[in-house]
Amino acid sequence: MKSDNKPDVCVVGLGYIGLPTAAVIARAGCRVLGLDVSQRVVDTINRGEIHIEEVDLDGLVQGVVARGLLSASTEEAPADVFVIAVPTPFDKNHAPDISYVLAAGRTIAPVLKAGDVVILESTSPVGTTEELRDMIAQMRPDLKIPGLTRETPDISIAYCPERVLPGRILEELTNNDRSIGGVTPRCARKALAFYKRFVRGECVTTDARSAEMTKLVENAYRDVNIAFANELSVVADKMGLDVWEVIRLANRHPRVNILSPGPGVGGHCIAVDPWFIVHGAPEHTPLIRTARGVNDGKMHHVIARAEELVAANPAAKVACLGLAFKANIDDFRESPARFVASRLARKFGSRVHIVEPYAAELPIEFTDTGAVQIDIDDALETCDILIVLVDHDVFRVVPLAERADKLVYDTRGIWPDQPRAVREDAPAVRLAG
Ligand code: SAJ
Repeated sequence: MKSDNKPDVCVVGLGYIGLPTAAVIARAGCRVLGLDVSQRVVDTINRGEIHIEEVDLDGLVQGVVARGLLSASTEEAPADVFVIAVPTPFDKNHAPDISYVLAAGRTIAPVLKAGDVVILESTSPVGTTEELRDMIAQMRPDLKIPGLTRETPDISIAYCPERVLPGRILEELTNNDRSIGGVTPRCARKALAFYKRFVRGECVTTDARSAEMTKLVENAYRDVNIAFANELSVVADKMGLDVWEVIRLANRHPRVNILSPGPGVGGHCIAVDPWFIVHGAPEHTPLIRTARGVNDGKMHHVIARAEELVAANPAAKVACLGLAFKANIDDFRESPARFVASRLARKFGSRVHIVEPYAAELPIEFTDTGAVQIDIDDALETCDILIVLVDHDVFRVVPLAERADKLVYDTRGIWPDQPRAVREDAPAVRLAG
């Protein structure tokens, strides 16, 4: 540690979580080395630029790189605190893949020294932090490892999940409460001291396994609740009811807070993490598994309804509004909107137009479909059918006068005043003429 008592930090993985985390730690005055396997990412950051979109991140990274507090490299180096923020995807059977976490552990193990703190932030199945610990123990028999020695351990290992919302990452990184789970209580205390340097929210210590489960539970909770809203959307339509009106009224009850239906659940967290719980206890997770099925099923329901609508109006030009996985961000990973739009593009070719203000160009799967990208003004002028897939503000503010004569399938409920809205469960509507 340097004389100013601020630890040198190494953040492994400079993605949506790693880069903002590295920048916020650097802003707190620590010298941060960001490690990434991509030379392109490393070069971008070392120029003071960023490779992802996130509110205010560009200015922050530019500032901390210019002040010499943040630099990036593909080569590991000694540090006092190591923060691992790499992806934990699942395989085709929904089994969690922690190989990137273990690879990160293998990378840093050779440079660990007595006094270091290793923190895993990646969403991980219960037991991963201990697996990481065991791997480090194997690679570094010279170090006394927490939980495996009766003496004072040389290093500390903890799990501290991120819980930031894309689009509000910098604010939430600083202000959200954090659960900090140590492999031992001493590890938790050491990790806590580190987070206190840049987190204003409350930091609560626990054991590593509880902290791992807490992260999974948070996202499964949201998935189950979105599934409830999505199921209601189909049921309400079957009964000839406006689901948005029903939810608005129900939410006036002081203990009811129903979430919003949509075209399914996207992103890399909520649609993934519940499977880590299911995989850990397959016999005991019918609710969580069913919620996943309901949310995925909603996307297929939307595809079927949209295809029916477009097929029933062969002369109509169609605009799909939005590709992002949620409102006002440029993240298209695991996006139901993108999936729905690309299915329509493949089926109906040049009749389909895509409006996505957050995309410079259409994703690869639209190549050769004939579908083209247009802006919202063109869509309102030239398209007859509007399929709302994302609730971007730029769509929400379109006044009724500009869309009153359109046939609208609004999967996000952004235009409650729309006179010719397609119902989820009604037969396909045909445009007049
Ligand atoms: N969605 C709905 N209806 C809703 C809310 C969301 O259909 O009422 C959809 C969104 O459109 C999107 C998906 O769900 O497709 C997920 O969006 P989100 O805003 O719920 O969550 P994420 O994936 O952006 O971030 C979540 C957050 N977790 C929780 O709110 C419990 C965030 O705090 C986590 O840090 C993040 O996952 C993560 O990294 O795990």
